[in-house]
Amino acid sequence: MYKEHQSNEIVHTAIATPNIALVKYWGKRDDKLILPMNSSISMTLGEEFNTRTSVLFTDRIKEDIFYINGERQDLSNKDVIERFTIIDIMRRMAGRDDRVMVASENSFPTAAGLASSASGISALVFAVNAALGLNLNEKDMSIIARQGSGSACRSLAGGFVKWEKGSRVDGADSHIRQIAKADHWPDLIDIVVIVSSSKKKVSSRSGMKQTVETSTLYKARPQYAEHMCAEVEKAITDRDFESLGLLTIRDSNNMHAVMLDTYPPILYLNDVSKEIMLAIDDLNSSEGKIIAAYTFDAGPNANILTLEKHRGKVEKAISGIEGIKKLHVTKAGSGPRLAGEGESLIDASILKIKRTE
Ligand code: 2P0
Repeated sequence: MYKEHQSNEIVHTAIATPNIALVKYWGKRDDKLILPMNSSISMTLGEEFNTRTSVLFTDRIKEDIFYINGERQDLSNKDVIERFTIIDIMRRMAGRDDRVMVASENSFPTAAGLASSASGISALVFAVNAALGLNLNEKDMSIIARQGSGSACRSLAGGFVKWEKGSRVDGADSHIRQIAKADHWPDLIDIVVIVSSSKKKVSSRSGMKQTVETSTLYKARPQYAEHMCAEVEKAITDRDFESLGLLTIRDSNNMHAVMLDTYPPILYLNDVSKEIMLAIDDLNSSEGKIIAAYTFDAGPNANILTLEKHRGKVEKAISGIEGIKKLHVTKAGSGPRLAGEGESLIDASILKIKRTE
């Protein structure tokens, strides 16, 4: 039987969202500390897609317990190991050795190229920071999140975020910096185009390692990406959509080019993705300027950036493409937040997860 519920044990719950990279991270200079070859820039998304994570540190359990989407996880599962890397770092910082119960839920399919690890890990870091009373700022939380999964560090802040690659071997300067808050560019929208929700065949982790090891084209990418970061930051600051759109398209294509140049080649885009690319390029040509920009991560789903006033034209341009399953429209979100007791996923009194629909 469990010991009686300790009154000082409180469940802490955080909600965080994925981010979409405008200048991509693809390649590490240190696999263990997760230090990137180049800096990257992303937009943190709104709460349409989110991860909710509740944590409870307690000495009433003998081993750590982790639930994802209502299912108890094997602690040797890769995604769970990533998450315990983080929990262990934070437990050490707080000088604690009690066990933790974690329950996490995604509002979207995992491993579908929609960065569920980014929202999952950032929600976890945010919740554990509160639960252990560490009082870390977003920069310090990003250094921890990065060690679970690189792109996750960018979801620790809202709006537009740069992950500085840093140069130190211990990674202390490889952290995020917010370029602009979520309300900086209110009419900028992101149309998320779901093409497939099945799990990707090549994980980002092993794919980017193969790229660094085998692609000749990749040798030019780190320096190019650094230049792209400077340009993208300026386009965001100036709210210059034509520049941002062109840079976003070019950087996505550059990353997918080095993926194809990897041996064995890595192909995340499918025929539907390619039709979306061509439809957006046609739309921009017929408008005589860039009004929409596609970008693809490690999967076939598209993110199309545009301005609210062009939404109808963009949706029409892709409406005839067979194989598009769903569209979700989102904007820049304000980053992780703590949620109230009503949104908790754990019942502390009986140490069980709460059932959600
Ligand atoms: C990005 N991606 O910048 C790029 C674009 C996918 C394509 O970051 O090994 O899951 O955990 O650091 O962060 C996906 O890689 O890889 C990614 P790890 P991660 O968003």
